[in-house]
Amino acid sequence: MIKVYIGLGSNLDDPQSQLKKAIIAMEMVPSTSVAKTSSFYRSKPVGPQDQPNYVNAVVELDTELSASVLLDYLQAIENDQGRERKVKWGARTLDLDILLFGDEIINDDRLQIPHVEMQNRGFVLLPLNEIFSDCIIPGVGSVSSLLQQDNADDLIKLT
Ligand code: A4P
Ligand code: MG
Repeated sequence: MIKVYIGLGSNLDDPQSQLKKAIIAMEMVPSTSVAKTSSFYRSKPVGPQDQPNYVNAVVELDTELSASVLLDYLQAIENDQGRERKVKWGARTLDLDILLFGDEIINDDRLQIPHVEMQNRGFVLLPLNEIFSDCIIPGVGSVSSLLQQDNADDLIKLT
């Protein structure tokens, strides 16, 4: 069993419902269970500003799948929930990013783990710190120290 952390984000079509639906869908992934779910947080968009605010959260999964097979399932969930890929960092019904896959470092054509932007994003660090306060990002540092440097002030806790 490997512990995996997934970042969830949505800013279209009732974002809170999109996240709840995605968590239920992740519970249905074979050889995988949802161990922890953070609170949901409202956040201002990073990237293009002409898009709605996001709702973000992080979940902890236990899985026996490989990172690549897990990504296939996560992308199928994104597609089921009407994800369209148009603008980089643009509005989306659902984004599921693999933040951490155990303590593995993966750099191939399809996957970069740890997620390359996670240490720069309060909307990832704050919910991750909530469910995994001792988290060390391999090759980067501790989430709690990154969070102190990071401005997560504009995040509003929803649940
Ligand atoms: N990929 C590589 N590494 C990973 C990984 N660790 N997890 C590849 C998941 N996928 C990974 O992703 C493009 C490709 O990245 C995938 O096919 C996979 O092989 P995508 O989701 O189709 O495209 P994207 O939206 O251009 O990129 P990405 O990385 O999802 O965007 P980001 O960086 O997540 O940014 N502001 C707020 N407040 N909250 C947000 O959640 N999200 C974004 C999206 C921008 N601004 C935001 C938020
Ligand atoms: Mg993504």
